[in-house]
Amino acid sequence: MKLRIAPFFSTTAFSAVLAGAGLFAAATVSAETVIDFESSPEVAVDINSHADSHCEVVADPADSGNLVLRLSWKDVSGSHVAGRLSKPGEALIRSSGVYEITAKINLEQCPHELKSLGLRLVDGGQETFQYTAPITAPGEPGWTEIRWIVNTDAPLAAHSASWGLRVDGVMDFPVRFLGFGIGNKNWNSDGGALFIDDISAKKISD
Ligand SMILES: [Ca+2]
Ligand SMILES: [Ca+2]
Repeated sequence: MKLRIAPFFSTTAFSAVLAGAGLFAAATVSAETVIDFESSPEVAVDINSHADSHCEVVADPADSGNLVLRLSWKDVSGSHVAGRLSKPGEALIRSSGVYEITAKINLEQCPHELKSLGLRLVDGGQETFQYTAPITAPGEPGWTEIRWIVNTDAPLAAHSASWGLRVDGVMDFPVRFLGFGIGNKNWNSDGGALFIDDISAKKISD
């Protein structure tokens, strides 16, 4: 995991510019957390996940020097598959607003029956929030991007749910990346795998 400051400046150059202008504190505020799996964090299959599902940190199939999350399953019927960090990751959201959360996703081994992917976040009170986004191009080669929108002031909008501890429907900060869940009732699959990397959140409005 690493901190990324801004897309158009190297961290060092950007910090130097801001320090020179007496604005270094602003750089700290705009720092963006990217969950990139390079520290090889411990991961696990959810307790309720289908028995033949797996969650691992593996090498990127296109770049052996890059570590990514792999979620895979075999012969799933009427169940779901979910994997997660054993310990919640760094904070993605620290204050209220509307955020766009993006991740790189590789769908080469993703079967056509998979229609959506649920992003799981955990808030400061240990309430887990899940946001579901459509999978539009299963089987597509290479890496693409998937995105979810989270409004912290109305965190249970359409295509979302929450559970866990202290479930109050209120998003308590900080909010951390937890994992992914796929499938639901009546989901059937002969198997497949997803590769995921570089999860980050960007505030798009107050
Ligand atoms: Ca990575
Ligand atoms: Ca809460």
